[in-house]
Amino acid sequence: MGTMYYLLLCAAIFLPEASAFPVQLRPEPGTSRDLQKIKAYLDKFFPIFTKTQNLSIEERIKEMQRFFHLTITGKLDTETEKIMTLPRCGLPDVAEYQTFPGTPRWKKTHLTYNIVRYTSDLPRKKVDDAIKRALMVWSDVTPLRFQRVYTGQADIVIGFARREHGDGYPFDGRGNTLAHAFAPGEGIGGDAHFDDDEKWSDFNQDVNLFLVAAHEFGHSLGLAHSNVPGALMYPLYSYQNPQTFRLPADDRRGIQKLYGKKTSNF
Ligand code: TQI
Ligand code: CA
Ligand code: ZN
Ligand code: ZN
Repeated sequence: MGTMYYLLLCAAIFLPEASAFPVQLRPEPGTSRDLQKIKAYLDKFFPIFTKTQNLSIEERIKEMQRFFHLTITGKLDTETEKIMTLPRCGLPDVAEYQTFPGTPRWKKTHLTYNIVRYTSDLPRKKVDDAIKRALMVWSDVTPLRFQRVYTGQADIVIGFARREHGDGYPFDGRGNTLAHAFAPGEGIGGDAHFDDDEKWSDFNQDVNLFLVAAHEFGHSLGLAHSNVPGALMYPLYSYQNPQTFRLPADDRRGIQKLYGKKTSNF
């Protein structure tokens, strides 16, 4: 019942009211031995993917194949099976930040952002402040500069929204997905959306806007998920004091690989 364990664990992390999400105790029908094997593997090494409760096994295999840069088939093929037999420490890309396929990145260092819709959970000033500090996490260690704009086209459009909000990736109510962001590119590229059905906060309790935004902007700038536990881009939300937050070394290496180191303060 490894899956159940993680579901509950994630429920505890993501959902203040875990009871709102009934956990099914029935085994899935038609689970073959091979499927059981890969499920056990995914549960052990990719536990985060079970937090999205209704991901099919195919989708979970695809996530894993993307992660290891395999051919994405969604099936337990020989290539995928081989990866599973390797000791984790023997994997070539273990313990590192990741970029998206094709390594999308901004081809300029001066980026604009626009906050287009606010949440009623926090005063606007606190939202502005959390967003600004979350962007500074990345501009502090790279030549990137972020300038806020109030009208016109911005590279990174930021907003709170509920359910279906126009991009084909509807939010899901309280819990589970908190936010998402798009890899660098034209149009929706770089944009970051926050689920307004969450309870957003600027300190300890509930979902911390600064920490989630810092993670999302990592995606906006071209970082995918890292497999280094403790990294900002590691796919597990863990609360840290935003006041004393320091960007972990793995994330710094990742973003500097894309944009270089900070040159000067001008
Ligand atoms: N949202 C997911 C995330 O930002 C959405 C997502 C999954 C995603 N894969 C992606 C976005 C690849 C861009 C690219 O990871 S979330 C965390 C975690 C989420 C999760 O709401 O589940 C954080 C938001 F897992 F890292 F803690 C923020 Cl910090
Ligand atoms: Ca949600
Ligand atoms: Zn969206
Ligand atoms: Zn993420």
